[in-house]
Amino acid sequence: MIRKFTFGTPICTEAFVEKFDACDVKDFPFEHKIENGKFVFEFDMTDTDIVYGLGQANRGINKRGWVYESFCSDDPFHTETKSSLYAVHNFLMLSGSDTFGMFIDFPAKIRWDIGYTSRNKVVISIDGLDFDFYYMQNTKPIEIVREFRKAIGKSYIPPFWAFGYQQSRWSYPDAKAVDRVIDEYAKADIPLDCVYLDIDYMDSYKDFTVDENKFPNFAEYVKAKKEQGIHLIPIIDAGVKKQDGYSVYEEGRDNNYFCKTEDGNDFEGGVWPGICGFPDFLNKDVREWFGSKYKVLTDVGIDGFWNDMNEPAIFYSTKGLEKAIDKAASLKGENLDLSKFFNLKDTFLGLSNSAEDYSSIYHNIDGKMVCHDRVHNIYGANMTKAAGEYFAKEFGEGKILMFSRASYVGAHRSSGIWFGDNHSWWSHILLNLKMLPSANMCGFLYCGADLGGFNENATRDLVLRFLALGVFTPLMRNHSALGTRDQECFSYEDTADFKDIVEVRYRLIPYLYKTFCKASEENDLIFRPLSFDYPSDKIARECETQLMLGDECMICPVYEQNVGGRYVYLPEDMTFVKLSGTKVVTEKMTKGTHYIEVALNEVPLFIKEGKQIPLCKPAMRTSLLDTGNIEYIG
Ligand code: MIG
Repeated sequence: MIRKFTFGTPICTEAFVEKFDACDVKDFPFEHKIENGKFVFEFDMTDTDIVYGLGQANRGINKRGWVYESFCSDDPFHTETKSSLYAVHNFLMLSGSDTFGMFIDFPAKIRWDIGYTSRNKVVISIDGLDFDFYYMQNTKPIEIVREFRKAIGKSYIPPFWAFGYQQSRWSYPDAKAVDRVIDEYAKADIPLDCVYLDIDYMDSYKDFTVDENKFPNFAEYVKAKKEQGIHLIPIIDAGVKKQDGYSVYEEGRDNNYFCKTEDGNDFEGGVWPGICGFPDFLNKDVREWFGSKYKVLTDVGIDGFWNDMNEPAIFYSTKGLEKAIDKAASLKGENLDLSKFFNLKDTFLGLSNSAEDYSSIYHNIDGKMVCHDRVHNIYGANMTKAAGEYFAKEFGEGKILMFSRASYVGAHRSSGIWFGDNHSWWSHILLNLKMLPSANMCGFLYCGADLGGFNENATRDLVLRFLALGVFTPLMRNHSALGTRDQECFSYEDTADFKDIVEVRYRLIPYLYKTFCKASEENDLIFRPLSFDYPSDKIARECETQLMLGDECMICPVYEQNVGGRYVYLPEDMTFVKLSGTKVVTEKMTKGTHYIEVALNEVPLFIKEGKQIPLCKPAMRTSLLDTGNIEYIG
């Protein structure tokens, strides 16, 4: 049962679709106090309790032993000691001595101290007094998840082709570069369904424009690619370039559709195109307006998008930059001592995503001026809802691929997410794995990380191992940052190994798609921690390197360099399956720990006793898959 408690006058986030009558706050289930305008509550854990949740967040599946902060952040360094990433998913669940879940519907900061200050204590501090609190009690974590997911509404299902392999990079700047990617994949005989257009396809980084010099006759080009079975997926950024004559900017300015400062002027911040207006996605007229702008691109045949920079990321504000430049000018010619120099340096380093700038932004919510600080965590989610809702209305559900960088619960009904700017680090294979069940708990089923890693240079073996996990993630996209080593499958020697991995994905698509749709229909998880299925198995309860997939499988990627395999724990007898291209090798294994050998061109998988999964023949495109021609393995 879900019990709702309402404190103060919460801002409506639209996280829930089911309505609940509020209970008496006197029955709030936790010890709590109000301290400096914050609502603080706590509960105890025993040594063996597990804490799940927080969706797309740092660290383990078990969130214990760290402090997290709900604050959508554009931070490309996902190191262990970070507390915030791009998304905010305020769902938490305790399992063990007691089993309960909670969702805090509050779009400003929340601090989650989960055994950080005191080993066996959870202290949650909400940065305000207006919020809805949902409390869910059940004996099993999976039942809590299902109840929560039912209440927040059905998860987005993308088009079938979005389960194909996707290639991205910042950027393929023009048609020639895109064609080369498609040709090279064809030459290497590796399947491919999508190629991404990062910011350089636009005219001067202006949303909903295409640079004619780089993509002459864009409509024809999109059509020609479609005929080759390739979908082009352009990026859309939150900031709209300030430029007279640019219609999107002028419409936004003239209709007061941009975020304001306290004095009623448009807030101005710099991003890729220079100074931008930031659409006020908290306002429903603005959402409708911005959503309908995607039409410029759907009209020419585009059927997929990724929304970026919507935390929102702001390199600098006009005001902040002015102040910094004045400061630098005032110091000109001075002999700077240490503190003056570092102060100057910090002034410039602190320009991006500054707390001061965020505090100076105002939204118009139903005619009321609301400071950005109070709604920061739903800005990006509302940008994506603007698009998703337009697509659903215009084309019907599931016709357009849409995923976002920033998100909040509720956006899962109209889009997926990707996990942002990870690194080409071995540790990020596991970070990717650990986020999957947590994101699923919060409704985000269509998700995945930048395979091969976004920042820095990737080695061949890293990309192969990353892809071997990506074979199972609904979004299977290889993406890499500007200035990094080429990371496409054809960029490394012996492309046959890459072909073997990507083909396995295509063979599994009928199974993965069915598992995905079922999870959406039944409010279920695609990926579960082993502890959900084997709650009294001590080893399974602590496992953070393997996941259950659907009702049939367990996955266990290799995540270290220079190893020919890994140890894997089987909580029951299973069949070990090695997939590579069209090759399938199976071996029965008994409950317990085993060392499995896995070559770079192999995808390891375990199938539970008595279960089978379907495999089709590989194909170069999802549209060419013969899903009627199936063999079963297990
Ligand atoms: O500040 O558009 O996460 O995927 O390639 C970088 C350029 C802006 C961040 C996205 C990344 C994308 C990049 N963007």
